Amino acid sequence: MLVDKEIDQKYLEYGQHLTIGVVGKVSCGKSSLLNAIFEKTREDKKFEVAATSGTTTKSQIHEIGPDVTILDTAGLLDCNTANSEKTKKILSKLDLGLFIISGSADKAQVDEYKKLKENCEVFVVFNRVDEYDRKKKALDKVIEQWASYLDVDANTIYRTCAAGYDDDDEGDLDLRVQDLQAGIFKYLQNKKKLVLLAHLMKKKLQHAMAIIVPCVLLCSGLSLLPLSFVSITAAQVSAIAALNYLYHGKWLSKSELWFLAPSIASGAVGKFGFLAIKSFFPPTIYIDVIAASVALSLTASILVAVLIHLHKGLTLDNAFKSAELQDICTLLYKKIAEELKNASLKDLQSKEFWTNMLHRFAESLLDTSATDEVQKH
Ligand SMILES: Nc1nc2c(ncn2[C@@H]2O[C@H](COP(=O)(O)OP(=O)(O)OP(=O)(O)O)[C@@H](O)[C@H]2O)c(=O)[nH]1
Ligand SMILES: [Mg+2]
Repeated sequence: MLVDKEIDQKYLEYGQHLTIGVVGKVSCGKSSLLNAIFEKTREDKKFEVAATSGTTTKSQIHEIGPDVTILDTAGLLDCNTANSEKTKKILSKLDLGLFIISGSADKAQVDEYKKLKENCEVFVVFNRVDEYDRKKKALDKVIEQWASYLDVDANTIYRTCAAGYDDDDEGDLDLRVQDLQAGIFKYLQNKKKLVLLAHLMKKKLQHAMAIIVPCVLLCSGLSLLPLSFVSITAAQVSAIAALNYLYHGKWLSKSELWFLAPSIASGAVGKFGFLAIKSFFPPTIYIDVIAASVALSLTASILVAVLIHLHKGLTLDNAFKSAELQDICTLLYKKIAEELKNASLKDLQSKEFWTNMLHRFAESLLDTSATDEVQKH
């Protein structure tokens, strides 16, 4: 079946496994940074942090989610390192490398950096910037020296701080990792592997929007093609699969999801008549902006309804029978239609416009308890 093939292709677009290599001298802060990237507190940290050096001399391989592996090592060049066979194998599979440096530039690190770079895209991360809080100019100079040793542009070096994860630390955490985190998210989004990592993050709404909005925009374009039904369904099914992975860490089969989008939408389709139905059929006779905006709104309502369902901790088992999901979808469809009355064509195609609107709707429905809102309307 044509749709089957399309969905298979879409599924394949999402990576199956993610491997990140973190390389840097002993005590430069690799474990602390990993905790910070994964939004951990001191109490629930995932990676052991120690002030005394030499605690982690071997390469460590952390399997930290259903599909994420992290190689954490003080050096790649030392062949006597325990786990070296395993390390070599993982090296060849790396999706991304984080090369962590700190303190004054050190030529001895250059070969380590080159070795990592042979295997994958590498972000250079200068950690412990707090040590330079009272000497900002010195920080720029040190980073420039590192940049020239490693032969990279100084502006591409991330500046981070991940202080305070030691068990006996009494102060607050000092975390400055937003830029690095955003860089990692963006890179993995392009590789279609972000959801594997995002599943392990606490803040899910932002990542859900990164799944929903591209699908919504894709559908607006697709509704102008003759095969819109097939392509819209394939895009919706794979977005629902990705949302489910984000919350539950597993991929559902196509057959489990196949009827979900149309059944969730059926309420809205019934209520809003032919305009809504039109988006489910190829607009072979005439094509207009209304058809595109209906496809957009309907797709957005279905996906945000699924997001709200998952965010409340529910699964998608038997979700196609859920009247509440349908009601939320219908309500969202109405809210979106109202908002679109004042939107321009440019808005309809804008990622920011959809992200802001859908994020707002999702948050308000989650706050006020979706069922209450549904009953009001
Ligand atoms: N001031 C400051 N200290 C940091 C920072 N990052 C980590 N540390 C401290 O540095 C020490 C070592 O941190 P770890 O995260 O264990 O470093 P590591 O690179 O994983 O060390 P090994 O696994 O032993 O190689 C700990 O006392 C951390 O609290 C930082 O950004 N600033
Ligand atoms: Mg460590």
